Amino acid sequence: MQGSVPIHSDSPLRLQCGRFSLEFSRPLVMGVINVTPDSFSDGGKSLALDAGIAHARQLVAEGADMLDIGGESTRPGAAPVSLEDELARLLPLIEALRDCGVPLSVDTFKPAVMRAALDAGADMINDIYGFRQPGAIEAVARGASGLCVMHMQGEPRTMQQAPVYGNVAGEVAAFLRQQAQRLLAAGVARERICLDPGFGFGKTTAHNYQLMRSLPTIGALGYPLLIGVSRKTMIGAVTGKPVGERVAGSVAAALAAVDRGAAIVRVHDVAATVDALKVWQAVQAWDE
Ligand code: HH2
Repeated sequence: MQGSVPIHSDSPLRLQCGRFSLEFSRPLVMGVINVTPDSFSDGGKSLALDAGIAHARQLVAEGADMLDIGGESTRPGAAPVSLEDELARLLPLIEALRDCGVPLSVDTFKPAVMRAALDAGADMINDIYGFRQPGAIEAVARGASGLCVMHMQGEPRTMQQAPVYGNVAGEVAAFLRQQAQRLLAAGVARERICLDPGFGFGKTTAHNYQLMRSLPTIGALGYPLLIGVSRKTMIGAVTGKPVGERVAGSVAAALAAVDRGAAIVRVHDVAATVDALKVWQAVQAWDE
């Protein structure tokens, strides 16, 4: 069954992701690994590393097709992390997980971290700023890593205060197209790029659901779509549930996104999402 259902039957997309060439014959699941933020004094350091490795292996066992490793929280109000701390969190984890069998994505917006992560063997850079920081495009232009260009209005500390759009889908699509073109102009191969509308990044709940309905507009740009809705406020706003009880809502949102063309879903609850996608695929293939 796996691999039998094309998502975009008219235009088979591909993502070059470092050592891996991903084909979207089925939607892929990206598991989120967060390195524990405040456990880096003395003994906490190796404990956090061990926990990160164990979590990653667990997500791969549950069926994650790729892993996204982040060393800095981007939640509104989260404390910034120094370059040194971010590297100290990420590099040992990349090294330890390099041979875990799936592509390793690194969630960072700092060009110096991008370079170091790629040197350490990361397969993909996932940038919530969409490679807008000075030096970011130069940091990733060479090589074959996958690049996720995400849209965000404003910056994490203040982005949820008063997000405003005339036409959210149109503005998000225009930004993503422009940043993809900047990458192409810097010599990046088209197959290395995927796009993400950035759910929850400078968007109200209404904006997020409008964007979800309009995903095909962004898919029409011709790049694979990556989406992250897992456990987010947009799920809590509809279900009334706290973060720890948003699995079912998150899975529903992931399916809605896949049904509208998303190629990769970035999730915390890998096992539940993998099961749901298997059933979704079985339905897609029913009359074939
Ligand atoms: N969301 C978060 C972080 N990185 N990257 C991409 N490409 N897309 C996203 O939607 C995205 C992202 C923030 O998610 P949050 O639930 O606040 O934290 P985390 O997932 O790091 O636990």
